[in-house]
Amino acid sequence: MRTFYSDDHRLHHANAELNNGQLMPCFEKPSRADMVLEQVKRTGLGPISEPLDFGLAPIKRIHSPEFVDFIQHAWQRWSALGRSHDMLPLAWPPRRMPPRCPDDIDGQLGYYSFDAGAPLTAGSWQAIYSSAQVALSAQTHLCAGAQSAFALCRPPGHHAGIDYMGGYCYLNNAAIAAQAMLDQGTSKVAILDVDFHHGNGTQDIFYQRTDVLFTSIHGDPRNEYPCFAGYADERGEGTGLGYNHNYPLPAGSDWSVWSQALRDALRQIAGFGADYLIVSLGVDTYMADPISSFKLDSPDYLKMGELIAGLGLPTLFVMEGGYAVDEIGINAVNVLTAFDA
Ligand code: SP5
Ligand code: ZN
Repeated sequence: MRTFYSDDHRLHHANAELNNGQLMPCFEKPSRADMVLEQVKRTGLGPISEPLDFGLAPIKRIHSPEFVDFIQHAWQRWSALGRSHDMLPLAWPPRRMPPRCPDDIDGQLGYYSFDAGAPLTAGSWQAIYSSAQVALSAQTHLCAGAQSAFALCRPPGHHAGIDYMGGYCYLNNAAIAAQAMLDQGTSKVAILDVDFHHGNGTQDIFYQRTDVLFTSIHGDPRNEYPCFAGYADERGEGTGLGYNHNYPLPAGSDWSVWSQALRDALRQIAGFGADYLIVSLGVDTYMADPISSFKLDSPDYLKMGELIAGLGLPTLFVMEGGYAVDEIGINAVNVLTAFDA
């Protein structure tokens, strides 16, 4: 399978994130993508390509132009104030406060995010933009007839919604790729999100739609981030009802538990009759992941790839989370090699 990758991801390297009440070094760091790329090379998964540039139009098919404009120019405004540290929001509109967009950069940071987990730095926009182009390039390759493609995206995307960032995510790479497929004449796309965290952004984007089926297997939001989405009773809205399937699982879930949810999700996808599958590939389900609580082991990712391949659908793998940096490459590439086998 061909991998799409850009070195631009390195331009996004923030200093700190909040974890357990403490500011600590970001878990979402450049070495993550380096390790995955290294394993792609080591295993001879296939050729590696630079992304093409599809511009902003396919990004704005998913995200609001105001939001895209905000991320694109945020650092310029921030540094014009003499600030040189990471951009982080500090206030959000809760229940009963009308979500009006303020003028001030600090207010706008809150308005365009849902947590303080998506810092912006000097080089972030270039990395974010290239990450979306990596997804679009892999999508183009797949739609030209390949059976599989790997978008080695960084930063990840599945927590980002139409007009908000959060959870290390800015632009929703998987959603942008899905929409591009539809815009190029595909009628149905299924998304399978196997990241440990619920793909709240992707769910939100397609919640009222029937042309994109969203399925997500993740830590139960009662106990896990993103805390406010991912419940099993979130099944879609309006005509989209029945096109959203969440599989919240308890802490400690291992392959025997996790794979049952996968089998059910795959049944839903098979019944939907998708033309393409997009896998939001997070490997933070790994037992040694520093911020997650599932118990998958490295060989389980081979079984995951094999089961997904059983659908027989042309599949785009989009890199999402995974923070056990030493094993992130082995685990992610295990899914890919088993899919191709
Ligand atoms: C793409 C992706 O994997 N984003 C994950 C963002 C997670 N950010 C918050 C991590 C919080 C860790 N502490 C969880 C304790 C649960 N009670
Ligand atoms: Zn995650």
